Amino acid sequence: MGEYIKNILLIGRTGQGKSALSNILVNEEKIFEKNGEFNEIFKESEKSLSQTKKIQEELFNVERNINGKVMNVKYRIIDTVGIGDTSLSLRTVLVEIAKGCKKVKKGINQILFVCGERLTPEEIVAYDILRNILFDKQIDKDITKYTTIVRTKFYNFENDEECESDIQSLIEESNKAIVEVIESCNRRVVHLDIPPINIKGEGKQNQININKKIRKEARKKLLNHLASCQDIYIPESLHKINKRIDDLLINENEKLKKQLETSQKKTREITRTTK
Ligand SMILES: Nc1nc2c(ncn2[C@@H]2O[C@H](COP(=O)(O)OP(=O)(O)OP(=O)(O)O)[C@@H](O)[C@H]2O)c(=O)[nH]1
Ligand SMILES: [Mg+2]
Repeated sequence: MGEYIKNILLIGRTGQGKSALSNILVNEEKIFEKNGEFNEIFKESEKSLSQTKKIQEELFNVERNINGKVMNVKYRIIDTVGIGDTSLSLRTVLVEIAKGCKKVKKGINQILFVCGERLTPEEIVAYDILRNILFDKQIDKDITKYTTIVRTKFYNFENDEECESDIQSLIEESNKAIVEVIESCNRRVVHLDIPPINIKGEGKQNQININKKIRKEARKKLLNHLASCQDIYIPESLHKINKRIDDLLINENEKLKKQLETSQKKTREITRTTK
């Protein structure tokens, strides 16, 4: 039997740190020490331009102490295209994400829904499409049960109280659609800060060293969280999910077109109510 690999799928708005998050996972802990040579396997954007244009996957190992035994846990991280990419339509982005879903047809350990300071209606709509079309939206099969919302750019991520009160305010201040997603993924929200280390210029070394330390702590926190996500989502019927993805990948797929129209209407409504 082949070795089991835990699949992690990343989705989220452009520029919120999906690729940065992928990098802290695939680089070993020692890399984040002072002289470690960081490997930017997933290209991180340096300006406010959307960066990732295609899905990218990498494997990484984590040593974990399970009942006194050191075990090697294998993960696959799948980084996708950002929702709201300025140069791609929502549809193209969805198609790219669907390709990512196809890679995890043997099961998903966790979907990381990466958002920065806020969740936008467009992201929620895209998530809804994944939830409804690509996966089986049934009580026990709802993909939200396997989703973690990751709040990046959260400077107080090491303070539990701050993180908890942020979840509270998210729930109090967000609109209905967002609250529904947060509640249905059981308030699984993880706060992180992954500051850039691809900063160029003289005299930047201090900043880079500080940011490396922060990344190291973020990595620890994220790995701890992943260790607590034991369940694996196995699509009810491989055949069914494959067919849905194929359908989605066919250019003029009526279902997607219709879904997009309804979703866009929904986005407009949400935007109106948030205003
Ligand atoms: N300070 C800080 N910067 C971050 C954080 N997360 C990401 N960044 C920076 O924000 C920029 C964009 O991050 P990326 O990882 O490229 O974002 P992305 O989600 O992959 O974006 P797309 O590929 O366009 O979808 C990079 O310069 C990151 O270093 C964070 O938590 N804190
Ligand atoms: Mg990216």
